[in-house]
Amino acid sequence: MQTGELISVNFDSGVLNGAHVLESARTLRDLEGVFRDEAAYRAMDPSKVIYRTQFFLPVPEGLEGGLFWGTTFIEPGRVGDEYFMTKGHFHAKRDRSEYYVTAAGSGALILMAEDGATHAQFMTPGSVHYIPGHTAHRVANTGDTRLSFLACWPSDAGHDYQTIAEHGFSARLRCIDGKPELVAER
Ligand code: PAN
Ligand code: ZN
Repeated sequence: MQTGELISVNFDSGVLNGAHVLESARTLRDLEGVFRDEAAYRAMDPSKVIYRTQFFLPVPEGLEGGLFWGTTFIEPGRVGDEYFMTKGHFHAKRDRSEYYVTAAGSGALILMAEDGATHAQFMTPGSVHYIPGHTAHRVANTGDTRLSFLACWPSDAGHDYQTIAEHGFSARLRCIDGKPELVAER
C-alpha cells in the first residue's frame, strides 16, 4: 500500500500532523486596518498572535483540479467591540468554493456576496459550512476559548485580500450587550 504524503487531523483540536504540514501566523501588526476601533488597536501589543494556520498543499498552488486542506486557530479576544477574526478574502478565481468544518470553540462565519449582501452562520463543533463561489469569507471567534476550523479549498482558488483591504466587509460582527451582532457599515 502506498501511503503518499500522509497527514492526520485531531478532530477535537483541529491540529494537523504530518511531515508536510506548513504553518503560518498572523499577528495584530498583520491586521492593520481590519478593525474599526483604531485607538483600541493601537493600544494593544502588535506582536500578539491573533490566528495561526496549518495547511497541507499536496499539489502546486494554482494547479487546476487539486484540493488543499488546512486548519485555522483563532485566539479569543476583541479589539474594541470587535472579535478577533481573520482578514477575510474573495478567492482570486471568483467561482471557487470551499468547505469549513468547526473542530473546537464557537464563532461566526461572515459571508459577503459580490453585491455586498452579508450574513453570518454560527460555528460550533461539528458545524459544516459551504462557502459558495463569488463570496468573501471571514471568521470571528465569539467565544472565550480558541476557535479551530478545518478548511478544504481548490488549489487554483487563490486569495484576493486586496478587495477586502480596499472596501472591507459591508457588515461587522460586534459584541453588543455581551452578544455578537452583525452591524451594517453603510
Ligand atoms: C482559509 C483561510 C484561513 C485564514 O484557509 O485562508 O482561515 O484566513 P485569511 O486567509 O482570510 O487570513 C481559506 O479560506 N482558504 O481559502
Ligand atoms: Zn478561502
